[in-house]
Amino acid sequence: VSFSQQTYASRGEQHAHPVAKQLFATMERKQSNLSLAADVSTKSELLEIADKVGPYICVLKTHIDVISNFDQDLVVQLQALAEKHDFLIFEDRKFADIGNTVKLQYGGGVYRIADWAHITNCHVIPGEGIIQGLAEVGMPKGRGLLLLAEMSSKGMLATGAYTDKNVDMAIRNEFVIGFIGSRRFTEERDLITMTPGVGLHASGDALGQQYRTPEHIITENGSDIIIVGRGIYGPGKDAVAEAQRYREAGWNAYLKRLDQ
Ligand code: S5P
Repeated sequence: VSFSQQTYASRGEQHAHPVAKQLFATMERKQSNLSLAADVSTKSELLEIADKVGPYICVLKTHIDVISNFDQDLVVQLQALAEKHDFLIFEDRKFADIGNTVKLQYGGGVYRIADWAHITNCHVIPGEGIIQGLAEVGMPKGRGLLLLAEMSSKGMLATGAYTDKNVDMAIRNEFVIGFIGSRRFTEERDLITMTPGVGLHASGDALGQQYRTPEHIITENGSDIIIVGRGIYGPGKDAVAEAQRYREAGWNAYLKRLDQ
């Protein structure tokens, strides 16, 4: 049976990777395949939205380098919220350098991402050494990695043979738990797909973002998690009400897939 036809609960039970196991268990407990892309620019805004929307999500996705007043206390508080509301933290760092450099960027610097983010991601443009470098830092800490096999934006170049290479590298490297992309890519190792560019109302933005519906992504394409940002906290929106709406849409799309 294809992984798309199995429940998140049973996939979690069978999974070999600790982060994937924890993620599937969280999704099942909270009945949520929703990740919030919390692209706000201050510490207080990030903590506020994580606390408000936390009950409805399985993953909080951060861009920690856009927080103008970042400090270590932010990370301590984010970890406390992850405990309180039962979600994982995904730092959307999109590493893209040689293995030795990404090791320094992932483990050290101001942000020390590997110390607090359960999940991070990278482009495989530099070749497989980027995965090996990140794994040297992240594996001992029990972290997981996503590869950017595709992107959501107009004219993106991650297609065809490049996407296929991502899939090959993911299968070969046990540190990799899945992909950023629009669909299920493989039946090997139950690699997870998380999909950004999800919106119930808008079709895109002025800078190339393109939106598709949860049903398209989860039911039709077999992806596992929807990533939603401005659809939840955009201007004039009630973030809690929107998070509830996207959670329900994502979960219903998953139930519909299981029924097919
Ligand atoms: O291909 C991608 C990959 C990512 S991780 N397209 C994306 O939009 N993202 C991220 O998803 C992007 O950096 C942003 O944080 C989020 C989408 O935000 P939204 O406000 O458009 O929903």
